[in-house]
Amino acid sequence: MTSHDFPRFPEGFTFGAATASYQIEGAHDADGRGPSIWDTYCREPGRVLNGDTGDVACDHYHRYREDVALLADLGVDSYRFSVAWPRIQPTGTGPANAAGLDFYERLVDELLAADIAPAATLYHWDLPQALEDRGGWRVRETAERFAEYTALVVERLGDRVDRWITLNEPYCTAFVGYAIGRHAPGTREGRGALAAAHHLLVGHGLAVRALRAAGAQEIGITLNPDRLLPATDTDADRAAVRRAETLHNAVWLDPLFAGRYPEHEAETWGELADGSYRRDGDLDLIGEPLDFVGVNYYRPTTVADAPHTDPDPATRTAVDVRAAESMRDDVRRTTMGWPVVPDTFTDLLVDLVRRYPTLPPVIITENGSAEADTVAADGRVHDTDRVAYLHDHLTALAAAIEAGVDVRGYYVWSLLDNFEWAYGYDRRFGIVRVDYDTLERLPKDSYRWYRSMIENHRKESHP
Ligand code: IFM
Repeated sequence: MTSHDFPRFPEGFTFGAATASYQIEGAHDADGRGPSIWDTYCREPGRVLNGDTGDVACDHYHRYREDVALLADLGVDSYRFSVAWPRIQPTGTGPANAAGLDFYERLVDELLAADIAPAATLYHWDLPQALEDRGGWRVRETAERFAEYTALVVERLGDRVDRWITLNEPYCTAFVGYAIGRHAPGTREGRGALAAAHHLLVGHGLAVRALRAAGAQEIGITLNPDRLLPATDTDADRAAVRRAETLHNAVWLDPLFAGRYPEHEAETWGELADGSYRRDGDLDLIGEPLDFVGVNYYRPTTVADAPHTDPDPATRTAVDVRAAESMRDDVRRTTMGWPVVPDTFTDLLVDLVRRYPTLPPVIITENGSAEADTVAADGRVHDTDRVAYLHDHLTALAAAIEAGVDVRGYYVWSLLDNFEWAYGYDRRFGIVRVDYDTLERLPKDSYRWYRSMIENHRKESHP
């Protein structure tokens, strides 16, 4: 691939790389950090592939300087990381644990010294276990605690962090965590999942208010909207797509950007959608104006109707819509089994703006691929499939911008190979390889490709 193949982006476009606390930090009991739901989940037999845990991960907690040096060499404008709530409040309530905040302050200062803008996510799935023990996201109290935690973080870092993301992919927290049970806390309860979805949005709204009150500049939420395609052109499959649309997309996008609860929720959830967890005024809270919406995009989902296999209506829908997914078999897949169809990235973004005309500017907060990387005889990782994936998705993103979508930035997922949740260390998303025995970092060909892309963008913006 030559520099002529690099897609073009508008002047001022931000390039970055992303990670998340539990996936890279390790140091699970250092400096007063309390246990999170992922520490608990990883210790339950059979939950995570190979019994992997985040205890050590990439040991970023101790090696953050080396990782910031990699970011500096990569030439990114910004780095997206997440703050681990249990480092700040080991039991999810009460005063801040100063040592936890100190770590993020060291990281932020290191980034600023390298001229890299920090972008902080406040919740990337590591809920303090003590809060889960009191009901987790099923209860409203967790949303209130989240706002208090947010205030503690912004009070310490607000003078140096401009970009704030309240939640990462609340779909995964609510439905993968509480309905499908493949993420912590690993339960299968439809009603609990719906209450969790609502309380996550309430927590988001309260956190936005806390951030604004502290003078934060740029505030957003990261969603993982799905591009959903019917397996066949039958009424049954189109209805399945509608249910999946509600589950994956409308449950978040409608209250955030259209001032309403999802239109088709009764069709999707039946008697579960009774809204008993909603209060007057919640839509105003959830709809607090945002400066951007973060979009994580990896692959489209093909949906087919499937018989409801779970007799319990409380778990049925979220589980069965998932079961109804049938993957396309005419395209390459990554090691996650995810189909690679880059033009669906363009379609998703164009469609989002069409459906939600008041959508704020978009920032792509994650995109990348897990591949079967190996270290070659020359000591390098020639991850050509990942390079092609990034090239093709960035090209699709440039096409969306060309079509009028206001996209301001792109963060590759991920800077480092890391703990891929239920898949443990088996799936590698990094543009830098991590040797989990020695913790050595080795930039892959995709790292060099991304660096050249950024360099080329700068040259073209400032010839
Ligand atoms: O690793 C995850 C990340 O934590 C959230 N978005 C999807 C990534 C790949 O599965």
